Amino acid sequence: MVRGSYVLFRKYGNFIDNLRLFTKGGSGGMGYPRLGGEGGKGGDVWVVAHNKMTLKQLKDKYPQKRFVAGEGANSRVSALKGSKGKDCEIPVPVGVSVTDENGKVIGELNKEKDRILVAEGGLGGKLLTNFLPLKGQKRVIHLDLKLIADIGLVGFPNAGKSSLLSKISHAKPAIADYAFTTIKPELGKIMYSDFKQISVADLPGLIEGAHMNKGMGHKFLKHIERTKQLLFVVDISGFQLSSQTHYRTAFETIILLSKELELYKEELQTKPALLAVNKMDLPDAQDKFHVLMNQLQNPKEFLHLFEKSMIPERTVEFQQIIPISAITGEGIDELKNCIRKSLDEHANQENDAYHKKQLLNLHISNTISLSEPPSKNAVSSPRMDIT
Ligand SMILES: Nc1nc2c(ncn2[C@@H]2O[C@H](COP(=O)(O)OP(=O)(O)OP(=O)(O)O)[C@@H](O)[C@H]2O)c(=O)[nH]1
Ligand SMILES: [Mg+2]
Repeated sequence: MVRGSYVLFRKYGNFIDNLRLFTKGGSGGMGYPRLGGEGGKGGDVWVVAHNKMTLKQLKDKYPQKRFVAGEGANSRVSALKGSKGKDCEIPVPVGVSVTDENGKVIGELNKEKDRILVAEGGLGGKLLTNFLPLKGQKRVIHLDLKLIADIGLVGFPNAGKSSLLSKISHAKPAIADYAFTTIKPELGKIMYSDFKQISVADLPGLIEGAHMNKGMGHKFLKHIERTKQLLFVVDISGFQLSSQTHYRTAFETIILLSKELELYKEELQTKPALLAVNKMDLPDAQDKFHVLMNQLQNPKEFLHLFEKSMIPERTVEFQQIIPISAITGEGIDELKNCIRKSLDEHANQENDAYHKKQLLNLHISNTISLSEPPSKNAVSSPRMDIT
């Protein structure tokens, strides 16, 4: 089924993951030469993270995309020191990274209330400036949103990613029997009985050539960069986009997905990954599942079936493979448990690694302080680095 491009446009128009803005710090206030008065400093422009904000809301609220802070007050007889100009705050969603015109990263906002100074106000007039005020800094900035979620769903179109999300969370993503139903990332939360929550990002389906912008393209692959783990979702009966394109078995879709991730960014392949084999309610699913497991256990034996350019350097190694049906609910509880276990284990490993590093730093700093007594001029003991 082919949908009208206008529908795509209309729906796609609701989601923006990058935005270019003009920002300018306020000018300083005039100094008062005769009385030595100082003008106030111009206000600064800040980017501030808010949980409920979206880039679409920001664009709708400020269509001219200009953010200019207030001017510093002039020095007067009644107030020789002029007050500072009003700061300007740009509300952005959590997960935004801010870069300048040259692509240099100014900073990242990863949690609520994080703030970054993007354009500083000019100094007020004072003796140093001959009592003339300075202009504020002008800066064009780019906001680039990458979703932050614990788990990112990766799969060919139609594999049942959105169906799975709707089964494990309260999210209500669009579900339909044609490719590219999901056209913008969607977040859901798995709630566990002990109130633990795990966030899951449902993404548009990937097809071979996604790294070259085929299908919904790599535009969305960037959203997997910040998820802690990946959950591959494959249709046990395979995938075929149209009668003009190859039919791909479940095994082939897994290899092709690995390759797409590798071509986009190799680090993506090092993320811990789970595999949900979906649509196990379909006839012949069991037989196909046995074939798939055999292929996954000895992937090298089957790689000759692929064109050379399609063979990934390394095949993703799954922590767990879970057969499920997003329709009947088969395997869903087990999948939820596996997701939780996998995240907990990696959090523990990271904790252990952090403590080991701290111990090592402590050891090094002790060794330094024992072997090198502080010099006469030393003002403090060696610093202990705990990062
Ligand atoms: N029989 C069966 N059908 C399923 C199952 N899960 C999903 N489907 C169907 O598969 C089709 C695609 O489901 P979606 O959840 O939209 O797939 P998706 O992976 O999100 O697809 P895109 O958004 O296009 O990438 C729908 O018709 C679903 O009803 C399942 O476990 N069994
Ligand atoms: Mg979908």
